[in-house]
Amino acid sequence: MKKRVFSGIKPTGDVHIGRYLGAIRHWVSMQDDYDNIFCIVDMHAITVPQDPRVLNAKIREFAGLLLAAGIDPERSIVFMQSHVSAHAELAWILNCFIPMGWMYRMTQFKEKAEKEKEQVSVGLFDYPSLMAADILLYKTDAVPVGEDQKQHVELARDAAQRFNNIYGETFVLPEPLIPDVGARIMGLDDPTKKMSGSEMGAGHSINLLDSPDMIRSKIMKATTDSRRDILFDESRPGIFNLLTIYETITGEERKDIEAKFEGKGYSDFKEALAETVTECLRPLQERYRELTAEPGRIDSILKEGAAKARPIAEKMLAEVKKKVGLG
Ligand code: ATP
Ligand code: LTN
Repeated sequence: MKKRVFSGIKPTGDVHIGRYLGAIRHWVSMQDDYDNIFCIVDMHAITVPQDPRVLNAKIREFAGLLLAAGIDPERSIVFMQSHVSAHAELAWILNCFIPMGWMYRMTQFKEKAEKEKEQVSVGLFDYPSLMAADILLYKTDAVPVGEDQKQHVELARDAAQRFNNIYGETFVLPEPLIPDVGARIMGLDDPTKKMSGSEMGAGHSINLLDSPDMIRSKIMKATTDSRRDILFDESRPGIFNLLTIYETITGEERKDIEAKFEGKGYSDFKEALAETVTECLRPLQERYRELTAEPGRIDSILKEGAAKARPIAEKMLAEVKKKVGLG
């Protein structure tokens, strides 16, 4: 029996290379080794205000990009969170077991609440409970995510453990799977901040559907420092981030990359990086164009995915309800 992997992506903003290098690429490469479920978490998206038409289009775009990146619906379940109502139901039940104190410690909530100010919704605060439900419904062993999501996966594990202590073995305890390189790609405009789908600045992120000209222009303008040498030095976040992107895509050793660019300037390196990113994204963009040329293809894959996910989720939910004494 293969171990189960579950992961999710929030359909807001653009699919940027942080999301790709930190998560999606690994989901693609581990498909044969695990039993995989990937979810477009549209109910997480509405924890902050969304334009309904944009959200609806983004859900399809994100699903299309996962498929274009190499997620194979024959080997992996791909579906939308709102299509399987067990997610919301289990989130409610977990709400009644997760102490407020655990939620207050979530750093992502603190950061996002700071940005939203008076508009902070109860849903944003409760985000980790819905994420725990996503993971626990499928008896997930491993959750491949970027560094920023580690704390949420740990909360899901703690919630599972607490429930199991009260009601006996019910949930599998999930482990976060964080890549060694590329787990935290930073913004090109500000390399001290995580590259994020919620940042809107034009030069902030490289997106999977960017044209070669856009990619080049964003990389050439990326914030660096006034030094010249091209070294993996964490105290120089701009060049360190660009080198990390290069390392993550090429898979080359750090010392070999430093040797390759020894004596060269930042603009030579940036040109090489733009070329590397463009070549990495080219086949994905072609597949995306093919997929979207077939009307209804993405919707039918999402529908089939939900039909496969639903019975698994409903079985778990029924077990939980019985243990708690509901129904
Ligand atoms: P936001 O920044 O708006 O909260 P997000 O980009 O973190 O959103 P998702 O799109 O749901 O949220 O993230 C999908 C996956 O990509 C997650 O596993 C997340 O950890 C990973 N990821 C997102 N941004 C980065 C990044 N800059 N570097 C590495 N991994 C990332
Ligand atoms: N919070 C995650 C998205 C997410 C997720 C999940 C990831 C929602 N549910 C379950 C892994 C497993 C984020 O990346 N922002």
